[in-house]
Amino acid sequence: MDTTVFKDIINKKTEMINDILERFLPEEEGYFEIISRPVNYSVRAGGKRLRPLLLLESYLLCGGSEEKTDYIAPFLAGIEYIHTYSLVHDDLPAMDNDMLRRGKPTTHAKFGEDFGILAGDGLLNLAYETMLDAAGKDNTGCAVRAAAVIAKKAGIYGMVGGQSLDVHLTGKAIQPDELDFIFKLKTGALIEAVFAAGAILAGADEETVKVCERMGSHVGMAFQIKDDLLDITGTEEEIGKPVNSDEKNNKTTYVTLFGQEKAEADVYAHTKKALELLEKTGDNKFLCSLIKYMAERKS
Ligand code: GRG
Repeated sequence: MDTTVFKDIINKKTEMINDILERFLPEEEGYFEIISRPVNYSVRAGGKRLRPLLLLESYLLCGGSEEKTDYIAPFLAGIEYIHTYSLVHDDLPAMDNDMLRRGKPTTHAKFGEDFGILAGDGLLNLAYETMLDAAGKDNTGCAVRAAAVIAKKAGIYGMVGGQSLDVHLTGKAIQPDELDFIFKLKTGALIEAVFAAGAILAGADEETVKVCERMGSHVGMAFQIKDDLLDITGTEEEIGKPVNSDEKNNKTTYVTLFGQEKAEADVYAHTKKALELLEKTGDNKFLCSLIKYMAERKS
């Protein structure tokens, strides 16, 4: 797909997702304002909105209707709320103690550690309130299944499990199999979830759901390896946070374990595998360009 056309489409889709995110955010009214402000700040701080974009495109790839965006809107919002909560908690003093994200003060830097914790808790619950409300209105069973997949991949057997090993090994040398576990779960699980959930919501058969999940797994690996590369090749302006933070924090990364050359080659290899699976599943030229863009991104 031509770069100008791609940029135009991604901007429009991101704008649509930002509108959807607003739809389910809490009102800043009365005493609720105390929690709604840090919650809304965290979501409105920006971000690429990749997970809702990927969920939407997986849904369209598997035959979901472009007209039924209202049907998947609660899932597009839910997945971004979960992602946002994970970043807010990851930035806390007890974890990475980061003061800057997306070029702005992190939630705890602006509202205090207590409200960093509470905003994350609020966002995680808001995600399930939003998705389960939609599931209650859907009699196909697809929405409940999609929410269940997201719940599992965001939890102990997914993102939380990966983050736990990462935290446990902080300051220690990490072995390749441990790094693989961390990547697959901390970053990969949520991306697998969006590919699988998109397919489920489109009513795809079991085999297609599995292929989409595998596609997500390759996209997730490429994405995380690229994230490690950006920490050494990007600028603070581009990535919206300090560079070389992994080295400063003595963190083992894909680059420190395997070198820059292999890291770059593996981003390419995982992206290629994802694109092969995409081609087998159906026709979605925008998703194809989005996966390539994620591998070549500068932020
Ligand atoms: C606290 C349970 C818990 C989990 C935290 C996601 C995560 C797990 C930690 C964030 C740290 C990190 C570098 C994770 C790798 C995944 C990643 C690159 C996240 C950033 O995602 P982007 O680039 O962020 O999509 P934006 O800002 O664009 O939304």
